Amino acid sequence: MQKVNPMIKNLVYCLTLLPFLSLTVFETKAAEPQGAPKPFGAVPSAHQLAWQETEWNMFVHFGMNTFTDKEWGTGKEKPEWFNPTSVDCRQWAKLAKEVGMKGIVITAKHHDGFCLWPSQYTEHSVKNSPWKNGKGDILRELSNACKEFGLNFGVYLSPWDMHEKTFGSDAYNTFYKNQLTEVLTQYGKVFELWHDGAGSDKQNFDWDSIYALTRKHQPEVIIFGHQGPDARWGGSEHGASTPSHWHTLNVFGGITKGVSPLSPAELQLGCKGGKYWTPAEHDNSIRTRWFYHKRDDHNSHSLTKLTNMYHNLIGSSGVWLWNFSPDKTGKIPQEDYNRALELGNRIKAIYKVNYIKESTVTSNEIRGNLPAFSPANLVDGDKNSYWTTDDGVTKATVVFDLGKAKTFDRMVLKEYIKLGQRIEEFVIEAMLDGNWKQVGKSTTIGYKRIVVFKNHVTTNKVRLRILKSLASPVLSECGLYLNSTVFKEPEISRFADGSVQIKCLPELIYEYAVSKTLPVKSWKPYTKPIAMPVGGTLHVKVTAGPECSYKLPKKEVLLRRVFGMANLNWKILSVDSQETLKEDGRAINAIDGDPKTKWLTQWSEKKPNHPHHIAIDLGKMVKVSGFSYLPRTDARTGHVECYEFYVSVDGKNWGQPVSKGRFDNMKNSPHQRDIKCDYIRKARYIKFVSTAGVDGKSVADAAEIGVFIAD
Ligand code: FUL
Repeated sequence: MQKVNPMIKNLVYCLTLLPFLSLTVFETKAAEPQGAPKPFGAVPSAHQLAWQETEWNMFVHFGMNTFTDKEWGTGKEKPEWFNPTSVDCRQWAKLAKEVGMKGIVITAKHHDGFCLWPSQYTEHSVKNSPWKNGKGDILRELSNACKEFGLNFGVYLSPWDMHEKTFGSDAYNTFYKNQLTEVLTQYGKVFELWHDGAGSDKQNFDWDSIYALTRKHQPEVIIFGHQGPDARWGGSEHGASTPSHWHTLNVFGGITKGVSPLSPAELQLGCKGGKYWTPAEHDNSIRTRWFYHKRDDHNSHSLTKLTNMYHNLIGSSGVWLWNFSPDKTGKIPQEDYNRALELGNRIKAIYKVNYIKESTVTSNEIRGNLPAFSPANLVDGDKNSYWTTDDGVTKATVVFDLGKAKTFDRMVLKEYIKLGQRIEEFVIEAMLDGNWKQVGKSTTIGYKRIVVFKNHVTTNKVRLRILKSLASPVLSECGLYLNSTVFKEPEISRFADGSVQIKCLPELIYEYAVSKTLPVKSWKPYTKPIAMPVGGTLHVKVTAGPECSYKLPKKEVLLRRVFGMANLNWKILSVDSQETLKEDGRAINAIDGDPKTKWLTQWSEKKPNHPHHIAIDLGKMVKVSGFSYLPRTDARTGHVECYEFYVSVDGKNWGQPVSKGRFDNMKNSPHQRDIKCDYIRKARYIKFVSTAGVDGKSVADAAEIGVFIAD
């Protein structure tokens, strides 16, 4: 395929958008009061704005991987393996609705190419599975459930297809568009179309015609891609966000062969004053992985962690696509269902009362002194009214007089983004003991910024000072809220000798049990660090004491942590290559218990290629049942994609690997992998071998290598 000049590409794309762009401009103009500021830079289209306002949607990963216990398949799976016993899309939709999410995006086709609808363009689909005798259609069931519960319906269609023979050739563009037409025309309105970035660099994608076809069938759909066009990847699959976030980018469109995509960091931050409105969507899972795996049961993220994710992601202007993993029955596991409801209830409780509502608002800057731009608009609950200043005024102060003292711990601010994103820096102050004291600060605002203060603040006056803005600030809403839940899941940490400490809050009772499964025979009261030299599974139960003034999310809070063997007497037996110019890079760092340091194969002088190995002496004979690999945490180059794992009694004879495979999705999701070996073996020595690196890189890294011992 010939290379297209990016200017022409963008022009073609804009032409496909023309009907919507003109609609947006018309709407914006018609809605603004006289004397309103001109839009600054890129602005959202009407459908981008509507999508942004959904804030929170459900992602569902369900497919062949659910049945093969994989995160990435190979394309060689058999349709017969897909056989859920009681798929219940209504259960998914009911949960999304109850939690407060607005839509569901389903993996209609993941990288293995297996289709959840009976596509006529491939045999690799539900039509050749035993499920409903090949007459089933997950997209039909889910789109119906979404209609019933008043939710939007969205589709993830992996561009990468490991099964399809034409993948990698131009013919695949036609195949992909045919499948696209099926999913976009047979199930009613599609609010979001997800083009996963993974694997897209293996094919010359004809994105222009893919987008044009999409617009033809679904004019209002949000097209998600690594860097747009309508929404971009937020740069992390783990709920991380950067302090500043710009809705705009200077490039857009899907990844294709030979084009170097924006890095995760660039995507997280966005581009200040960028040319294209390409807001971030953050995808992550309630579990650590996307698809259902039995061994992830009882290990979903804690309520505290999820509450933080909500605030990090939605509170920095992102849209959160929160993933759930139906199991082999086709239902979302009950524990995840309950956890999601807990989060939904917590969020509703926090944002129930807005303490700013009744306040009198004044400002030293009001555009043309016109009532249409009064600061009172900031508390009127109307997203279409706003306060703004004269052109050229980029610093201003707004004072909220709450009437009487109120207690709160966070402020929510919203820019009127129909006129572009502008604000770059601001501080929030409270009148305390007769003086203004800073209680919060941040950089960008965009659609929505939630600033959570360190402590509860009680005051009758709050001041917002805009310090920097790309043009006159245009703010539409402000709010003050309180999270009155004091309870936080306890921090659980481990000392070098393997003992585990639970950080306890007063008024609560902490009990524990070391056991592979629940329920346990008896819980022991926690009084001092628990000795766990060979690791194991720790369960912690937290309940309210008799005098407890905290509100617990439920009667008993249960936590589970799995630990490997303590690496106290471990030694490096051998390594094929290590960076020696700096301390950080030596093999010893992979067994020092510090995730910030790393083993890195030679980098500065020459870069020998895989295989690389690191062999470790565990100091004594143990029954090795698995191992863990944590990739370096300071950068991404060097992550291992394919591995072999060996054990030995003498450190000389290694035999066949006891585990061998690929760390699926390591590029986008560089988190710790816990691997169960195919065989349990008595051994004193282990050897981790990297056989291929992510993106074909020749170096290998490891922040930590761990070992699991059989019970
Ligand atoms: C990634 C994929 O490779 C994962 O498997 C998952 O689907 C995630 C949402 O996107 O790029």
